[in-house]
Amino acid sequence: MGLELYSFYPSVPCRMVRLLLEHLELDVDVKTVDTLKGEQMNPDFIQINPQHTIPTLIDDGLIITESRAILMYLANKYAKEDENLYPADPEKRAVIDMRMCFDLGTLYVRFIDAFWPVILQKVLPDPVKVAKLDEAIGYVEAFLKDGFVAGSELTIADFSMAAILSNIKAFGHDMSNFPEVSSYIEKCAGMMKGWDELSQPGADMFGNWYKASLAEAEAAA
Ligand SMILES: N[C@@H](CCC(=O)N[C@@H](CS)C(=O)NCC(=O)O)C(=O)O
Repeated sequence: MGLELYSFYPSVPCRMVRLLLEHLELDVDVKTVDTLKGEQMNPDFIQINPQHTIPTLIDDGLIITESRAILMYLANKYAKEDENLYPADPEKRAVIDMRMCFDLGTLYVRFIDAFWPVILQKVLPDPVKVAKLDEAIGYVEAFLKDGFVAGSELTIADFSMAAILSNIKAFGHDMSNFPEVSSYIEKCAGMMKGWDELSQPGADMFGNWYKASLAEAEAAA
């Protein structure tokens, strides 16, 4: 049995996994779980992942949830040809792990905190939360001094970071203070196979949803 991925195209964590699968040229059976329709609550899916989150990967019976853990597993198991993606060297790996903990625990959280209320409640963005998001994007600007977020080579940390940053950009967020981040998004879009098919449509869908919600909030204000 090959790889199976439960996924939905606008989801940021799903997109980072799909981009890495594509980069590694792995065949995967993608099963759509449309969270907008609540399909993650289907009993069959809950049986597989009681936490009912996507992405969920199954590899030969092994079920793996949590997008960054999936990226680490895929690189550990399948990136033999490209040792730079997730090097075994503890010092190099520590920088990659640091960046992935940052994107999971800080950048992604601040992105959701700043923009989700606009989508869900049709309220204007809270400027304090937007400032916290900008602070986090500013940290990424500094991480990029050697070209990628964990140094001078493409690593799995770039798959998660680029997926989030491209979504922030798709929301129409002002990126003019972050020139390194802006060109990094373009660089990743050019380097990561399948970006235009597997990532950008989801970022655009999510971005258009945000922009329509913002317009609604502005009209009501
Ligand atoms: N920390 C998890 C978060 C995954 C997550 O929250 N995914 C959303 C879609 S973007 C989801 O599955 N939502 C449905 C639910 O939680 O019921 C990861 O990175 O994999």
